[in-house]
Amino acid sequence: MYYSDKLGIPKTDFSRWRLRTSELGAQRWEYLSTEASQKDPQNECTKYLLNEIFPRPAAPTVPNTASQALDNAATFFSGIQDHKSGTWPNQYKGPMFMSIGYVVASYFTGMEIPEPTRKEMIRYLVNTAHPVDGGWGLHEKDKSTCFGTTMNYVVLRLLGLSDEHPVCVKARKTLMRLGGAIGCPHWGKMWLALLNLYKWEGVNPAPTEMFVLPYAVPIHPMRWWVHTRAIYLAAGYLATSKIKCELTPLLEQLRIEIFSKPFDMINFSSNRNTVCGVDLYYPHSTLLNTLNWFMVKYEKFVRPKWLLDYSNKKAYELLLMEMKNTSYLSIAPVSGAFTAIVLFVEQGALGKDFKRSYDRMSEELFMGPLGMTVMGTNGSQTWDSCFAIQSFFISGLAKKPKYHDMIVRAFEFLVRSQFDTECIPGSFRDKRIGAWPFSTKEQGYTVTDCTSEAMKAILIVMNSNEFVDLHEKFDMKKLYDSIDVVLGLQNVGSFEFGSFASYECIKATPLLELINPAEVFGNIMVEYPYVECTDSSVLGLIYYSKCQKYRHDDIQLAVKRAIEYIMKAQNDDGSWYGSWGICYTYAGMFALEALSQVGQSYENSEVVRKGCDFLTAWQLNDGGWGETMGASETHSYISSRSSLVVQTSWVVIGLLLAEYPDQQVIRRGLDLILRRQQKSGEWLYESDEGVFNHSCAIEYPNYKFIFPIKAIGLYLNRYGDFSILHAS
Ligand code: LAN
Repeated sequence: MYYSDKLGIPKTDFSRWRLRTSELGAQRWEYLSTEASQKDPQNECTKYLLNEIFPRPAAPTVPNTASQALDNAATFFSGIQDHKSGTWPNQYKGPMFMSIGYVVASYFTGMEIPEPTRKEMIRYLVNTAHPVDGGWGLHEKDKSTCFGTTMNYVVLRLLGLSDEHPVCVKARKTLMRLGGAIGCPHWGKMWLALLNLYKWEGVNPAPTEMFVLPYAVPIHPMRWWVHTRAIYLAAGYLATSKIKCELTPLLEQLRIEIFSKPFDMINFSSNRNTVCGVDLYYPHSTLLNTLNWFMVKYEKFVRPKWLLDYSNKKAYELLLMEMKNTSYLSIAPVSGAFTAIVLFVEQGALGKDFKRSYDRMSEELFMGPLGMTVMGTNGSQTWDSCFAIQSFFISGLAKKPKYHDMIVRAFEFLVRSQFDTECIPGSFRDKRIGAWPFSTKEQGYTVTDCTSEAMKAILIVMNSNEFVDLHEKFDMKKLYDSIDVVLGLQNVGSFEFGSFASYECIKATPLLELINPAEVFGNIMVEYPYVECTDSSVLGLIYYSKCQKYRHDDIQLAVKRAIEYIMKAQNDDGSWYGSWGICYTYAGMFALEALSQVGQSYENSEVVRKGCDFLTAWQLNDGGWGETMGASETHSYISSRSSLVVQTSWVVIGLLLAEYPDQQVIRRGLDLILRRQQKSGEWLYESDEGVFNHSCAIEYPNYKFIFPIKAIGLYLNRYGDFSILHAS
């Protein structure tokens, strides 16, 4: 066994876990009995995910050349594809505020968490506690914060770990140092209030009345960013109804453990705005504080009961629609857990909507070597499959018969995952037929760049001679809808003209950030223009217009505007800020790729030259590149001490596509990638690759395959093969 039992925390038998997937990419972990387990061997994908292939066998050939190294990587990566879905399941983890939702929803509704899940969730938290102070942060590698520590302490206790266990004792000490649970940010206070561990009068209001305003009001919540509105729709219902669970002996005990003062002596209403200093990333504006003050008075003295009932009824109807539009998954785990509680309150334990939504929550739980946790979403299936296909084609691997089936499976997954139904009318959702999501079709949300990248991946396969057998499996007319969706997503406002956002086009002013109540995240209220999303959109549109005629002129115009936006978005030093990957390196690669598609290269474009020079200036002594999460938080490049394979690949890809003239610079980067390759052909996890809302890191475990494969492939295309030396 790879990870030993730590501090006497029991570990389940890894050989009994199975990852069950569906053709639509749903992922569920199942724990079999010993007998059943013997009859049903674990597949390679599951074994890899649990680190059960240990020690790893070496690849069949020791690579003498870069092309052999590439082939070994491809063989390894294709070996861990899940055959049923055609995807690469992975523990898409990092955020430390997801599991609380599943655990509170279970506790609140009296649903029993299966024993193996319970044990492994405990183990994950024990394994990720801060090595020095024993707390937890916003994400797995963060400093300890009040939010992270309170939430995960409560999770551990509800899962059954004793308050006297050394892990709890240590975490409690840190929590007290951070001032106790009173300093939790808004969402933390809401989870605690639901558990009756905090008084609702100490939680800032989240009025559902906003949802009954006419949509024409420019700040209507259905114009907000899709995640924020989904969370506040459900949380608003619970907060305005002041829903809380019954006090149990365990909760009474917790009331004593998490505060620095006796519970009854705490003046909750005077702590509405108390947020621990370590947690505070986005302080309240004076406007928000004033509005909250008025809302509190309104709730206490003015709000008529009929209006409250009316707006909560509206919120409930919208939530039901959201659940139907997302096959009961909800857009992501935070809103999903709040919504499951609303459905329970409305329908009871036997309610069919409640039961479905609770059941679907297990698709967000994912098992890994460190234990089990709730992921950032129900997976990254579509996104990874797009890149897997693209990187196998660009590097020439797709021509090799041994990867044929892998590509067929991924292609068929993408074909199955395209939306073919619209959302329920009245649910304030845009047209989605023809688009693609980030995770699964069932999750139901269009993502701009996922749609473009999927469109491109499908077209690459449809255009290739090696896959003629697949040509009849996809009707090219289905891409008309995709094109319509993508073109409709381009922003037209003067400030963000030509850009693309994440899920929808920008529907409200960024001034709404003045009422951002979350305290721990920036830029969550509305959609923003994102340079990476714009780059991907350009890539999809250009690729499409090179081989298809539909809306040709509209596409040209859209591309022209998008490119203008990308050029405008460049900072004076030549960099682009990346919002979804860390950080300038990620955005730099995407921007240089998009610019290369319109013929801009190092030689002929000032923008490209500055972009490349920015990146090359950060090359480390070991030949590679590495950027830390701090860059995303502080908006300035922060180099890691030693290079990281994924980020080195991003830079190598960007420089190659930009036709950067100095081969040596690129070669040193490539050598680093090759040096870090394991004998098995794989690369190992080094550091988190992704980020969101400026402050939360998240892992993309498939990036360490997709991008090195693409980098090596592009290098070989430009400079040809070369021999590599072995250390031993
Ligand atoms: C993601 C993951 C994928 C990501 C890309 C496709 C990479 C990006 O280009 C567009 C935005 C998107 C789809 C994205 C948006 C925000 C998500 C869903 C996440 C980072 C994964 C988790 C996160 C979600 C918001 C977590 C819930 C927390 C909140 C602060 C609301």
